[in-house]
Amino acid sequence: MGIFSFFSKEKKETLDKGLSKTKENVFSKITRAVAGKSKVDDEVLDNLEEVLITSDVGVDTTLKIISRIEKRVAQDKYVTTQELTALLRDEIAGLLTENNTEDAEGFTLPEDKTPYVIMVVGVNGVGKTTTIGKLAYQFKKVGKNVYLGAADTFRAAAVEQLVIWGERVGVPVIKQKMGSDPASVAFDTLSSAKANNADVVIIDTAGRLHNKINLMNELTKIKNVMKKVVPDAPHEVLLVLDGSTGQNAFEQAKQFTAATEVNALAVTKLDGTAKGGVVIGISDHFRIPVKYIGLGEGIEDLQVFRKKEFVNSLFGE
Ligand SMILES: Nc1nc2c(ncn2[C@@H]2O[C@H](COP(=O)(O)OP(=O)(O)OP(=O)(O)O)[C@@H](O)[C@H]2O)c(=O)[nH]1
Ligand SMILES: [Mg+2]
Repeated sequence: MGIFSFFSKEKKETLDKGLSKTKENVFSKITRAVAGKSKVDDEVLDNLEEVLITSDVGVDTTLKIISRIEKRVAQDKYVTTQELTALLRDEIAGLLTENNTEDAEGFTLPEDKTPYVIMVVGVNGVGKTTTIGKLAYQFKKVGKNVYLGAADTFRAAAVEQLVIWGERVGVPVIKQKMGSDPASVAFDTLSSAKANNADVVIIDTAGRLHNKINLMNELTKIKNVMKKVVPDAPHEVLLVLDGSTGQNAFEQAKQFTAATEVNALAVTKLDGTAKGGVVIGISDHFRIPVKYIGLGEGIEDLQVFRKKEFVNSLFGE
């Protein structure tokens, strides 16, 4: 691990603050679940199951966690309710790290793919454009040459919003007028990026079209056109999910991943919601890694998802 991979105090503060509502929610529920009990028994475990399910962790993942805790309790015989949160933290961290991919070290890009092309997808309002702005900022900060493509041509405001982010971060935004062909915007963006030796290209897409079939067809068309410029593009199809919608985010991930190829996830708006537990369910359920989490509207409020730090922040170290 290099010195820069260190999880800084500022980042930890942003994470803790962002997850504070979820944390309060989970803790108050756990407190109620163990009220009047000194020992973790079947009743406590039943209550705990309910706590996790109502905290948006999802049924399947909750059952896995409970069964792990049952095993621990059977092994250790007497587990006090005071030890319960530490136990939860360990078992959840264990579950997530066991059956999943390695966390990314930071905002890094593979060196053998230039330009590295990221296509950002997701339904409307989940935070695609904001996430693109924050990502562009992070890549720019480490000296990368970043290009943005405004392929959400469905609304005029969408193009403008990306242009504003481009100005804020200081990176070029390739655009056409509203209503123009998104695939053509993607083509232009990749062509410019390639001609200017860009390191990374991030393409914004529309979240809303007349219907779902249209949307999926359009995403496929954008992908195919990209390949004419960069044959193995897009390298990353990043699906953005709004974490504050809890189980809806989970459902969206299911539907989107079934309809189109997605190889990375971002879960946004974890600040200001008590539904952050959904990240645990999403991270456990999908073979696709949660790469980024959104913890606020500010330019610095996007973090690389690190399972251990996330669970530590939620349940305390
Ligand atoms: N609190 C908070 N707000 C966020 C976060 N990410 C995005 N938002 C806000 O969510 C709203 C929608 O974000 P956009 O980036 O416009 O979402 P979008 O997916 O591009 O939306 P469309 O272009 O309409 O499909 C904006 O007000 C953002 O500031 C986050 O992590 N936390
Ligand atoms: Mg947008």
